[in-house]
Amino acid sequence: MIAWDGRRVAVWGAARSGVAAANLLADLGAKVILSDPRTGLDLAGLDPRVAVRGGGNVLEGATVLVPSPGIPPHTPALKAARAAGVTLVSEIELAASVARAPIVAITGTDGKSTTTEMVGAVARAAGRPVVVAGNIGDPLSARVRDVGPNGIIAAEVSAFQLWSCGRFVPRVAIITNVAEDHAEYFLGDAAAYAAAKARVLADLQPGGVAVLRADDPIVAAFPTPPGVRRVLFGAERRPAGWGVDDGWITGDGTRFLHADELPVPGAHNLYNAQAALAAGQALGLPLPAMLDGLRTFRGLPHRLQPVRVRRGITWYDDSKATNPHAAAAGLRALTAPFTVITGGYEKGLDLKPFVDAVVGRARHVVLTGPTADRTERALGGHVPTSHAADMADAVRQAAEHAREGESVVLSPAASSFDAYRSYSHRGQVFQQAVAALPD
Ligand code: UMA
Repeated sequence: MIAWDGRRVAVWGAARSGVAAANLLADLGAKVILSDPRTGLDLAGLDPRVAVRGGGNVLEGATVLVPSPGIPPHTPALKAARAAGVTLVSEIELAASVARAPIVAITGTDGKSTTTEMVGAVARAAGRPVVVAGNIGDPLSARVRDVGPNGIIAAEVSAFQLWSCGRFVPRVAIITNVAEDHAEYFLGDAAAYAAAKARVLADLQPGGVAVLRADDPIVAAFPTPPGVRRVLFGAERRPAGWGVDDGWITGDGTRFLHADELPVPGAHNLYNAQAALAAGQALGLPLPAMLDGLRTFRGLPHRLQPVRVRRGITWYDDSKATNPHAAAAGLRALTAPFTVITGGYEKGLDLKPFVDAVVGRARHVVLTGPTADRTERALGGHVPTSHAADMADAVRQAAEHAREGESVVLSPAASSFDAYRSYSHRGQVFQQAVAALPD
């Protein structure tokens, strides 16, 4: 790893990730210049040793650059810096280099946040000090030093954080799946997106463990370094590794936990739970404690979160479903028929997974946001649809169509940036609109 003491380091992007990286670098003795195209930056919590520049990204002589994940690889200034020989260090790479506890790094298009929380839950249930951080919320750099060698760090890592890694060494790496997403960020280059995901495996050391989704052909084909154990998980019954047998999660063929014991619904959560168990086992955690951790797992806000039962209709918030694959996984966990509120920021993704989960199962689809017309065309008249002006209107329309004993789900299949600050903001607006419906 780079010797930071006295080194000039540029950090680009003065939001959560950049501020946390800058603070950690300052602690390590680096001379840090944190810059951002924005002006009037709100830098609460920034170490006073960090120099700040607004109005543009600058190097000012730095030969090492920590880019924020929100800065795509094709950004001209970033490309110019690389061409000039500047070394990129990802924020998660920087954080991992000072970790004293083993890191379980979790990535994948879908399910990575839930799996990350499940890894945290099984480790906590096993009595270990735990940090859950990364893409899921707190930057890894801000939390990585909160646990010692007896602890466990569950780090959700995104493709946005992985592509710029020079050397990122987790003890265990989990890949949940690779589906189409983030076409804009990677300029439609699906191979670059998949390569970023595969990057989580590249620096595993001998004795490290790769936990891979067996029934995802892209993931199963990812190479691992020599001496790294590959543990597979997924939908099928398998004699070695983790699988499903008649509703039971199995490990090496033995039944351990029934789907009914897992408080979060859906086949996808059985896979997430398997991955968490595999990671815990790789770290030597006792299985009975881990199973208890899963039995009491509460799930996460905005992931198929039940928010209200009104007039016999259950309302779910799945705002976290920011792409058609994730939306389909949530919809498949629900009993049909249901009414869907969908739509959001247009990322140009293939809607087929969403359409397949809706046609023949949905009573009605309420369309919102920039993806509305394309979604309507993709549904091809096989499901009744209507257009809503905003979330409150969508909720009112859904309430009219749903019948007693059924459910309504916010399942955007798209990002939230058309009208909201984040998927959680979108989910909150939905929940407020549902709460405002008269009893
Ligand atoms: N900026 C530059 N130069 C540019 C462009 C932008 O300096 O050329 C600046 C912006 O003005 C802004 C900053 O860079 O100030 C952007 O930072 P950021 O978008 O990386 O935001 P952070 O608050 O640091 O959040 C990041 C992750 N953001 C993204 O990946 C886009 C958060 O993931 C993560 O939770 C956080 O670090 C802590 O680790 C969010 C996300 O959307 C939730 N992730 C994607 C996803 O889950 O799909 C991958």
